[in-house]
Amino acid sequence: MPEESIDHINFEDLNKNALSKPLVSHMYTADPSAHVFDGKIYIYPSHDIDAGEAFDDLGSHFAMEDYHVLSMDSIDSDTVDNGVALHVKDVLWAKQQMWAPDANEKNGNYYLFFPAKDYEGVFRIGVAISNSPIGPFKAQLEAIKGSFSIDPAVFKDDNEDYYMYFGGLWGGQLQRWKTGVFNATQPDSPTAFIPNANEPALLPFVAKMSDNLLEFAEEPKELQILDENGQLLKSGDTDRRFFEAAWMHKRNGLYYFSYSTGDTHFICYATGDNPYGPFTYKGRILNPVVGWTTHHSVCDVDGKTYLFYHDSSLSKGVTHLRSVKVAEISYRSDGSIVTLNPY
Ligand code: FUB
Repeated sequence: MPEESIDHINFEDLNKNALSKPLVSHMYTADPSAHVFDGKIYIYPSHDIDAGEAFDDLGSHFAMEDYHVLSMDSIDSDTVDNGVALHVKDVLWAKQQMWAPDANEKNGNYYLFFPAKDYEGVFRIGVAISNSPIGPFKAQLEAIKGSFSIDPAVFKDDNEDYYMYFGGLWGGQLQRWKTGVFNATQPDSPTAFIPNANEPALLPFVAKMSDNLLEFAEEPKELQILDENGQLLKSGDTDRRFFEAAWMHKRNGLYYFSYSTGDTHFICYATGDNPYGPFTYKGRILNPVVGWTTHHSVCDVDGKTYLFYHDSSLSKGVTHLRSVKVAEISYRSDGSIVTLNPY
């Protein structure tokens, strides 16, 4: 798919009508994973740069090299950039493309989970540790054993079990792992090995984490996303099927798995009664933003629920130069989420 035209967009009007403003404007940031640690808000985003790579459907133009942690004392306060928290040159196993990260806390230590391509061009997921939520983080020497694809999100359940959700299509390589072994053929095709339209869609993965949060405690399992009739969503159901940007949150005992539909640009969600699913598709959280990608997190702050998301409005539509934003979301009495319009 070619890069979508933005010639028709009047950015002045769009920004006037925008639901929210970029949290920082001195650099580009994306894929915000937000958490509250010790009463303060921390956002773990990708740090977008223009590395001069041409746009392609493998996402080569997303050539990020490091991570910065953002923090806020409260939801209305200024957002602070805490500087470089981890650079690719300090990760032995990683060569390039530091994509969407997440973080979590356990026993006073902070863990940054991040995907990057190794020296064989395969996306893996790594962990880096710090005694501070803003880093600097020190990476493990190797990626997590058995990890693959992109967009890790690590959810802490009420009983203190931690689960990693991950996966992403096209440039995220999930379709190359169908047999359990990386398929390196047709390297330039983002859509090779994607199931046919009438076949079940590819699914994200979940794995419980080991006690030290450095390994998978089990073989990753597929996370089923079902339609209203209890059938797996189909690959051709591109308005609803999983593409990337996994996130999990829990409310009133119900598990909400949310994700991006990629080429149709929605943030959707599905609910289930346990961390492994199955999950049933319920609807959209966010309509399409300016820019090809959409990616988010959901975080409770002081009794309200917020969607952290990104768009490319500050860069006037440049796909790989995005800015993180935040907006409140609301639930209906049946637990369903009211869809947000970004403009
Ligand atoms: O930021 C690089 C990639 O773009 C992320 O990993 C995807 O979720 C998409 O936002």
